[in-house]
This record gives sequence, structure tokens and C-alpha cells, in this order.
Amino acid sequence: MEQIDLYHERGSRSRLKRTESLMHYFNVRLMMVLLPLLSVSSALANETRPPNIVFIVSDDQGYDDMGVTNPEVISPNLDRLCEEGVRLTSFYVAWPACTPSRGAFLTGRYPQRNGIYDMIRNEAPDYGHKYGAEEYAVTWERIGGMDEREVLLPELLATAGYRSAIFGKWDLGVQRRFLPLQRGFDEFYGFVNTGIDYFTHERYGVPSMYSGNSQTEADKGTYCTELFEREAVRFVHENKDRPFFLYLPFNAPHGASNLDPAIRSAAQGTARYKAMYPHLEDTLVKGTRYGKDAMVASKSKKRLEYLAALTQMDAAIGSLLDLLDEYEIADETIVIFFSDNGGSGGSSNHPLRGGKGKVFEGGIRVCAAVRYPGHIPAGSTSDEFVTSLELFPTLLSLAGVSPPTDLILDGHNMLPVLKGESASPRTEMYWKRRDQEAARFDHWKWIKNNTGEFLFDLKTDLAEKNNLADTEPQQLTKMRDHFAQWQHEMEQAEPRGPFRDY
Ligand SMILES: [Ca+2]
Repeated sequence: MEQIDLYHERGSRSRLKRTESLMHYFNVRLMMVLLPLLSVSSALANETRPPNIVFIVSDDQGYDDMGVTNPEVISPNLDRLCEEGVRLTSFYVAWPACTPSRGAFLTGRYPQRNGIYDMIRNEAPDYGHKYGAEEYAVTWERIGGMDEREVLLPELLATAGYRSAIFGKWDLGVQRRFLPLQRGFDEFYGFVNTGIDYFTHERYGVPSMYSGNSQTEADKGTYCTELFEREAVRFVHENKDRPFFLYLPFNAPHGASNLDPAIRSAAQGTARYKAMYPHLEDTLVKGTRYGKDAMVASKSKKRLEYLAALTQMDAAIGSLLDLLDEYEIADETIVIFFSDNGGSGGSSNHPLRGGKGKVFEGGIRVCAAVRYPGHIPAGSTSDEFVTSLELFPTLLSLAGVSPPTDLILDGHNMLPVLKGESASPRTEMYWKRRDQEAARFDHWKWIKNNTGEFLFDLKTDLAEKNNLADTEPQQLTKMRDHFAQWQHEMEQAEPRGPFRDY
């Protein structure tokens, strides 16, 4: 069997490079002679070689927006990930919006511990302001970044021989010292800030696409999802014979960061994918923007653009999954997928309360799935309490890398949970976004915000409708204490920039 498998593997690869077919013929003949030796060494190599990692993040996708839960959504490849792996129904991110959520899973640490506990974002475009190049260069979006003392995941994976790439949204700083190539990634093609126009790749009129350490406008006009797909496919092709870490944070289905009110109010889909949702209308309606009357996307158009962007992202994911099959490395590859925060705009977070920006479940509990054939049971669903903070220790464990002993991590290796072998050791999680504070402890959820204090029992009230703050005073006190303890721990942590002084 070993011999036949090896023959087939080489056979399938030869179809990809027809010009090399003659060379291939001789290689196969040579292989037949060498097989008894090679099969032993390849078996050894497979035993010691860590798995490839494909880590896919969508942007602002709703909790309910996968075909497996919502028949309106066309996402055959996300559905396939769920059917061939485990779908996680109680998976949380560490912050209800982009930048801190991403910083947390790339460091394995709470935003309050790694320093990025708010957005790196200019707010002037919210008032219709377009920056000139020199003016933009001295704004927060161009100067803020993840503290250089923080250790990012690819830096540690490199010690196990991984080649790492990011294609898509970086969001952790634009100064050269903050860019991916200085933070452990070998390759970067993508946009540096939070949100762009899908076609111009500009952020409110400012060019935002980078290749390596340099800004590029070479692909201006091409729908960005196609570009990230192109780079991801190339990267897998070039690295299929060695362990790789592919981080693929799509822009989709985030709203378009374009000053034009008609574009800004929705995501952007292409005609081909919009045609897949004929029940939705591509219409503008009278509204307001920047305090003035303006034509903006109708509710139907918001959903249409969002779903078209989502489905095209799904197709790109499909290309990648097909490629893993074609190269016969799907069994040696763990594929992780989740949204960076809850849905906004045209999304559905049903049945959760709230969405992006809020610490109600709709902002922090996200759609998620993990596929690892032969390790994680296909078609399983897990309601175990797990979070994006688990990603870092899980992937290090799979890679056989021990984190530095002085590095404080806030998660655990969740592979046994994903396999269905054990219950999650996680019992608590905390969130803080300015004046919004929240804690989950077992099945209890506590929230304090500028409208009051809430206590919910998630076991019976997933939609957070029934506030028990008055009827469960003892539990309320416990939750306040848990949160205060966590906050104290974060305040005692070694300070990290850019918001804290050190
Ligand atoms: Ca986001």
C-alpha cells in the first residue's frame, strides 16, 4: 500500500506540471527502484513532520451566516469544513472588533495584557474627511502598532521549520518595524489597516495595499478577495513539501471603507456573486451621511453586498481546500476558521443579542469550525466553551514547540476538546471595551455598560433577554468579583504600548 500511495502522490503532482512529464517518467522509474528505502524514510518523516496550518479569518461575519445554520447563505465550502470537521457553537473572540481581536489570537494573550486593547483607527472619515498623504502619514493609523516585545505566533512556529505567510488584513501597525515581515512572517501581501474598498484597496481614499514592506498599487481595480486567493494558492503550491503556516484574514464580508455614502454603507460584491441572490435588491434609498441627506444602500442591498462578498470568500476557501486535496496534503493540514468578531451591517447574528462592538454574545461569540482529518471527528458539533486565546497554545503544541517559559499565555491547547475527548478546561473569560465590561463564568454572563448591569444564564437564555441582576444578587456579586480580580491581574501585568505607558 505504501508503494502505491507514493506512486499515486507523484502521479497527481505530475498532472500539475505537464511539461515535466518526461522527467517525471524517469523519476517514477527511479522511484520504483528506490521505493523500499524511501517508504521507510517517508514514514519516519510523516511521523515527525508537524501538520500544515491554514488559518482563515473572516471579517465581521454574523454568527448565523453559514449555510449549515442559515439556508439563505450560500457557503458550500464553509459548510464542507463543518461537515468534515467540528463546528464550534460557543467559540469566543477576545474583543468585539477587529484590531484587538486579531492582536489577542496572534499573541495568545488578552488585549489588556498585550497592549492592543482598542482600535488603531482614525475617526475623521466618519465625518467625511479625506486625508492628504502628508496629513495621513502623521495620524494614529500610520504610527500605532503592536508592542515589539510581544511574541507573535509565526515567530515561534519558525523554530519548528514552518514557513509563514499572511495574505489579507494585518491591522497591527504600518511602521516598518510593526509590519508582518518583522513579526515572524516570511511573506505578506495585504492591507495594513482595518477595512478597505474591495476594488481600489484604499482606506477612505488612502492607498492601503502592501507587498512585503512596500506599498503597492499594482493590482488596483482587482477585487481583493481574488488577490488573497491568488497569493494563498501560490503559497501552498510553493510550500506543499514543507510545514507551512498560512494565515488568510479576508476583508470579506466587512463593509467598504469608502467615503462615498452609496458605497460606504455596505460590503461590496461582484456582479457574478450578487446574481446568486436574486431575491435581494440592489437599490439605494434616501438616508443621511456626514449629517447631510445622501443616497445610501437599502437594507436589501446591504444584505446582498454582504452575502455576495461572503460567498466569493467561500469560493476562495474552496479553491484552497481543493488544492490541499489535489496535493494530497489535506490529512496533514489543520484548517481553522472563525470570524474576528460578531456581524454588523447586512449580517445575522441570530439568535444572539447585539453585534460587532458590543459585549453581548452577538459581538463576541462567533461562527467557527476546525477540520483536521483523522484527528477531529467529521461532522461533529461542540458547544464547549473555547476561545481564540486557545489558538496559540494549540498550534504550538501541534508544531511541537514549547513557548518561552516567561511568556504568560491566557489560553490552553484545545485539541482534546476539538477531538471530543475531553471537556474544555476553560471556565471563565473577560472582555473590556472602554465602558463596556463583561465576564462569562461557567454558564453565567455578566455585563456592565452605560445603560446598567446585566446577569444572564446562558444555559437557558442564549439570547440574553432575561436580566437576572435583581433576582440573583449572590451570583451578581460573584461575577463582579471575578471581573475585578481579572482586571486587577491585567493592571498588574507588565505594561505594553501603545496605550499604556511603560
Ligand atoms: Ca472585524
